Amino acid sequence: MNPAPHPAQTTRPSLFDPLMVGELHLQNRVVMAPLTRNRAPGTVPTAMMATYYAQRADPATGAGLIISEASQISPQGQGYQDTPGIFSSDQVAAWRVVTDAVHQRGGLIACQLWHVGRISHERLQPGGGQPVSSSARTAASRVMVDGEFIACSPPRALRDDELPGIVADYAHAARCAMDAGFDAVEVHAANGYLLEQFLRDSLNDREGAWGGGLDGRTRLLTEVLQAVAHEAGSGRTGLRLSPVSPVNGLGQDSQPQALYEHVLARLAPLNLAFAHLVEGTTGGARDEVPFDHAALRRHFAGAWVVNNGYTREMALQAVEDGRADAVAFGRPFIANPDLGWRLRHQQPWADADRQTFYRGGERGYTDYPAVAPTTSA
Ligand code: 8OZ
Repeated sequence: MNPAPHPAQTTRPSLFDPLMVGELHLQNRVVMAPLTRNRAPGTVPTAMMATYYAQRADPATGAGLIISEASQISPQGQGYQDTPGIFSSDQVAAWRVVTDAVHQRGGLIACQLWHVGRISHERLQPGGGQPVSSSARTAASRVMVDGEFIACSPPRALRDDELPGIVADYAHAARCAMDAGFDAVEVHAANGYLLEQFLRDSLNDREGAWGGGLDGRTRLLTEVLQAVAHEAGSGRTGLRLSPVSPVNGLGQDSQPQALYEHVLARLAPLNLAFAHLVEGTTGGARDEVPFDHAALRRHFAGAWVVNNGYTREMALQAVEDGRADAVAFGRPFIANPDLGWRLRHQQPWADADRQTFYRGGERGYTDYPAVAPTTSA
């Protein structure tokens, strides 16, 4: 008779175990985080992008789930040059080439739905108009236009009667993502973009139904997720939050814990597939502002995906302890297409060249070698 296995061996999950995320069956818990790379000239994805995502898609060597780079839901939602859109038939057809390439490798890919709000420039806006936000206050941040990072333009405050149109744009983009063959969508509600510009009282000083207290400030995000989940299915819908990240000039809410707990409590009836948390400052310090992520998680029943500066050891520990269901890696996936394999086999990570993060061609994009032996896929 075999000895009874140690209970810890049977109950503690590993980063390399499968995971159900809503309706998706991930073969491992390594997620590729969304990464803006500005390689979609005229906002339409290219064949080179299909190669890049396919290189990271095989779950035996890459990610169990890829989240696409942030993709604007409308012309107004664009804030940087050459970021892809997900609202026109040309974009849908081009994204279809990407999702087919990912699926051919046995991978899964979600589309990140993005409206930048005030993080934009008039030169990128339809008709050269002002970017929009919850409030007419200029962001102390920069956006890429004509190959340079330049100051954001002064925004105008959206009128209340424009907000149903923004919700409809998200719904349309979610429909487009499904038509393009994505497996899921992730609503980008992090990093100082439009949805966070409505959430936080550091910026949203509106009176009326879309501002003021917690109900008003969480209304746009709630309506967006209702509409998106209606199109994509709640089992294929997630969201990204960054509760205490101050980036893009947004600063902190006066009560982040109460705000974000209100967000997830209000979204609970939707039974969303996953929540993706940027812990701390995006791309920076993880612990500058205290925040109780465990308390936040108690309001959410779906898969809990964590992100921001995770090392191999931190990721293994987080999943083993049950503090997270999956771990998302961003920058490490740039120079390590086979990051999943390197994590599993404890191989060192290559460093990425910052000069080629945004814009350009294959160099610094599809030319980082894998060290994993090639699989049959
Ligand atoms: C880096 C450069 C431009 C955009 C984010 C979509 O921070 C971004 C982004 C990152 O979420």
